[in-house]
Amino acid sequence: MNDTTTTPRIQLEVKVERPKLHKVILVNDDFTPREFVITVLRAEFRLSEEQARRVMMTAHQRGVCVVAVFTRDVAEAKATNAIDLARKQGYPLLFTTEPEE
Ligand code: TYC
Repeated sequence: MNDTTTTPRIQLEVKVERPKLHKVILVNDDFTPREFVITVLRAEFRLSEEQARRVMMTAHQRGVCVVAVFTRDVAEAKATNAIDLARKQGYPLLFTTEPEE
């Protein structure tokens, strides 16, 4: 190589995107007992008694409450498990998931 030779350099840019988080939302209904909602929130989402009661009361009063956020697969699995627990007891309790903005 002489003085005028240029060596091309390729710069690789690696873009890593954080996976979008998804909210699990508790939906109010008129039939599921309050204590059962708390039991499900504690069992499936590992909320403390106090957190679970607060989330349940917020859904009860406002119609919905965000329980927690997870990656999409985890949010959907937890919502499905929580609904299954309720259906086994014959309750219409509902959880939905939606992506965070
Ligand atoms: N509204 C129910 C009742 O009065 C309790 C309840 C709270 C049910 C929150 C669902 O997401 C819910 N028994």
